[in-house]
Amino acid sequence: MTVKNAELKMTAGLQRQFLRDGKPQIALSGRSNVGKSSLINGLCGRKSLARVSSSPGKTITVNFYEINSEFYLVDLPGYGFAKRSPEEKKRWSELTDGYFTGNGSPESLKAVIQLIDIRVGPTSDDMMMINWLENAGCKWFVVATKADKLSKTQKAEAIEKLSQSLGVDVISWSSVTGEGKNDILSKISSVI
Ligand SMILES: Nc1nc2c(ncn2[C@@H]2O[C@H](COP(=O)(O)OP(=O)(O)OP(=O)(O)O)[C@@H](O)[C@H]2O)c(=O)[nH]1
Ligand SMILES: [Mg+2]
Repeated sequence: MTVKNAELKMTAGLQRQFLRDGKPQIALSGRSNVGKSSLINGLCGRKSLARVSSSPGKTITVNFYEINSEFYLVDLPGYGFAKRSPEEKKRWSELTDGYFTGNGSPESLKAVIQLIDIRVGPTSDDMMMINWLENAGCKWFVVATKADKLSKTQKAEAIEKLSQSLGVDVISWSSVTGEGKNDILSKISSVI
């Protein structure tokens, strides 16, 4: 697949703003700062379609990017951001739960890309998310981000360890070098 066209269609801060127009959706999940927005930019070949920030967890919205007028990449708000107030945490869970379950629960959700920082490995929050996705019967696959931060050997070891511990294939990705882009796009093609 090539991305010819990408457009931010909705920034939803409320459940009723979620797009449910029957087009397939691929959601991106991961802790704050793991690189979800950077992955969207990388896949779309755009520098600042999705807002990238070095200070995590500023905005809590679900962002719908329409790709090739065909499907949506859905940027979910990041979790695991310690400095969040209880109020913000509550908003996070309401929005995220709402995305997965509420409002005519999306039959259109074809898969969740679970992002994990290659240097950090799965955190307890990541494991909670993965268990939740398993139980909900959601298809998911793992993209290990920031692969450019490790040497070739370290990277191979980290990927092996990650895929062993999760029992799934792991695609390594870097928004700096673009490595992994074709693999991720093929994976998306195969599920939508
Ligand atoms: N070196 C390197 N830096 C990356 C990579 N991906 C993201 N970053 C950096 O990590 C920081 C966070 O990236 P974002 O894409 O904003 O992360 P996010 O998951 O969208 O974060 P939230 O929106 O807060 O949930 C930014 O400073 C990015 O430039 C990568 O593959 N390699
Ligand atoms: Mg983001």
